[in-house]
Amino acid sequence: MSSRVKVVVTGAAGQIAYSLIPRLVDGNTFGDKIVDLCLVEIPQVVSKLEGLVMELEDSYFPNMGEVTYTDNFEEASNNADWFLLVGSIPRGIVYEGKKIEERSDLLKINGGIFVKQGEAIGKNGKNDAKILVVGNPANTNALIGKNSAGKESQLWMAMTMLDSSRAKSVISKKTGTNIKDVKNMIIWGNHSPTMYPDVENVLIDGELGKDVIEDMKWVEDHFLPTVQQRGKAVIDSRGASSATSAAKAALDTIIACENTTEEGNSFSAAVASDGAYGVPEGLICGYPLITLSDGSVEIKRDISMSEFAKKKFQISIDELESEREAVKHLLK
Ligand code: NAX
Repeated sequence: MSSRVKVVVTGAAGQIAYSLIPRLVDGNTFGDKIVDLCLVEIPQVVSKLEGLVMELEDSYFPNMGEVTYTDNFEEASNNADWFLLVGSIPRGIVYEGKKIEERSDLLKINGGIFVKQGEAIGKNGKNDAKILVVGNPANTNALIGKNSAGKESQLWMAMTMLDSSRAKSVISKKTGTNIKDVKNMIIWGNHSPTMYPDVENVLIDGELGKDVIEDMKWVEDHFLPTVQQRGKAVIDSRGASSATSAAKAALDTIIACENTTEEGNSFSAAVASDGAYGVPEGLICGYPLITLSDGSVEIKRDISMSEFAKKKFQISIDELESEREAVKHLLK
């Protein structure tokens, strides 16, 4: 295995990136590997990255390799191992004279960005590159990017780890279990309020959630809405979207991919469906994943779902299908 890793981060001047980037080179995420960073921003703000690079240089990170920044994604993508696609146009901003409120508008604007980035990754990224899309709408951005890249050996993921961590936290509080003993927290479907956090298959101190949590009223009235609406609750309070927790979730996704998954556990991310669990092929859907000892990442296929779970999951699959329909002109 290479002792160096090249990581490209888009949206590098944004709030998630400010929390994320230093932790890529602190020795915890990639272990002993030397991490070369290539930071990407849009032309209007790319000069701000000079200050971030100064801070990184001033922070004494023994594992930090070469750090560069650019507004040219194509150039940045050359020979990269990891792509953290954080940059996207957020909801609420005025873009070309129009306030972007609707998910459909977001899909259109960001879709175009992900066509270009996908093409560059397919052409220039390593054959076994891993791509984590954080920028929303993450699943459909990843669908567009993967489709444009056209390289099956590269692994495209959309981030649902934050949803999984949020769900673990709620369960840990409800059951009085240390959060490290809450495992196998699966997020099925879309990274959106339709996601289904699987309360039945989660392991709580080694026991299945369905055997520990019998109060389905609590699940319906508290657990699901709390997890599904957590992003909004953070925005309402902070006046800004989740940043430090989103950064931690991105790091946790990398760590989960770089290390073999322990028996019985899984981690959450959305990947392309091959028909697993009845999801239409190609949709980028939240699944339980495992990393094998050879470094490959696979969908865990032995999870049983109740009728209740299947019904909830279907709502999210339907949403993913309608998003795919909305961007079909961007798909080859
Ligand atoms: P910020 O607005 O602070 O930063 C985004 C940055 O991306 C900006 O600096 C912008 O200039 C840059 N950017 C836009 N288009 C770009 C492009 N084509 N190439 C490179 N850079 C580009 O947002 P932040 O709070 O950092 O959030 C980033 C994204 O993460 C948003 O789309 C947000 O919705 C999404 N989130 C996703 C989460 C998930 O779990 N998947 C959770 C957190 C967050 O809400």
